[in-house]
Amino acid sequence: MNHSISKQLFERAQASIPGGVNSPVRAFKSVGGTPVFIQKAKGAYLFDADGNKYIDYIASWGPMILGHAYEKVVTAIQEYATYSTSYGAPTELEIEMAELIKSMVPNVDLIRMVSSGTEACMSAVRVARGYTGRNKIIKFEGCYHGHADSFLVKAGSGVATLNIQTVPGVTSGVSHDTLTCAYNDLNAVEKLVSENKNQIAAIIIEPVAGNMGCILPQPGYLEGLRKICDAEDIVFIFDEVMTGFRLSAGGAQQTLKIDADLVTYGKVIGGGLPVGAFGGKKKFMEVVAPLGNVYQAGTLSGNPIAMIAGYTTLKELKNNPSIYQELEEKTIYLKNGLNEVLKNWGEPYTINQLGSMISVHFSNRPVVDFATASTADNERFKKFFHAMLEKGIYLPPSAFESWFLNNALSIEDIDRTIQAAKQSL
Ligand code: HOZ
Repeated sequence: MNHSISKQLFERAQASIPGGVNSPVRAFKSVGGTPVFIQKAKGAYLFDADGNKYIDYIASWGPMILGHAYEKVVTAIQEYATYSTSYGAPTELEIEMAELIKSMVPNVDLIRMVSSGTEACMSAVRVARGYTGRNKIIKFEGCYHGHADSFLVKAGSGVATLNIQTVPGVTSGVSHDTLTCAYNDLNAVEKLVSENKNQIAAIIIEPVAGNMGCILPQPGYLEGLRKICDAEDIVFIFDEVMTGFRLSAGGAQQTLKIDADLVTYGKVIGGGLPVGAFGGKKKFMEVVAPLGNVYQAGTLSGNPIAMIAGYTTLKELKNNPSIYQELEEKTIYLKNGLNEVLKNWGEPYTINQLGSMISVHFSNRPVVDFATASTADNERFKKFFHAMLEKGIYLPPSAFESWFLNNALSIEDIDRTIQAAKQSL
């Protein structure tokens, strides 16, 4: 494949944008080489500036669950753009969006729209602190909840990809209030809670982790966390930025049958536009201003173009619940195909999958937390990534990210992917 235009664009970008990208993982730092610059996308395919075509397994890191440039979403955006792109005043569409979300997900009495998953998680933690009057939170190693200061401790995604141990600019005071332990280790949480009795405001978790590859909660783990939260009056926050409206219409809460107190959303909820949201049970959410004094605001919160893109996407998912089954079947088909290829290859590997989230780790043991994800063979991943890219398969450029399937993918696309994997090892 020729990448000469992408190379020129990357050179040019670096003169004006830190590292040439507006979000670090895109820079291909951990896999090496030059990021491909995308020009357009349609359905399951991306087209880069050199005219190369790729089968997309990132789906904009989750949002494009229906495929790129989905006609109903594009038409809705076009129509709403003619009315104005922002008012800074309430609209009926925001109520419709909130009502639609409430009709799809459990445990959401009140919901506030924001512009990103980072804002959603940051605000949910503020609510938990405001509600409980406590300062500390527990997060899990390798989980990523956006780039707000409190979360940049032992974080996954780009922080793990770039192997950043301590983030300069995050004060020790903030880090001090973020306690961490390994994902899937209930005993470690019990210990932390008993050592910090009556000081923990919230436990925040990705119910299925997607920022250290895809990692599933072990049976009983989330139930155990729920019990601890109930016993200790800790607010249980599900970060469903990745899993929300992706694992099922009701997200991980519905798929895994666990209740959260507060839930955060991003990605799919905006249909590819910058949208996030935090919501939950009334008793927690009524501390949010102007009902209560926990302040949170945003000029572009509930932006009409973002709302109509998200609303149209969610409505499509709600009206066509078979999409989730189709997505899961396609993902299992991919997993089975990759399994066959990797089995014959003879080197160690693990594939984790739930619904339309999947990742391959070149590891000789089960990948259940950040430690096990980190010991996988990253050199092998790099080679695999580049070999796949050259064959027109666009995977996340880091082993610390989940792959996301979109429903525009056909079985032929997946067969091509499996075939490419066979030639890439
Ligand atoms: N943090 C995102 C995935 N976990 C990556 C966002 C991006 O680079 O676009």
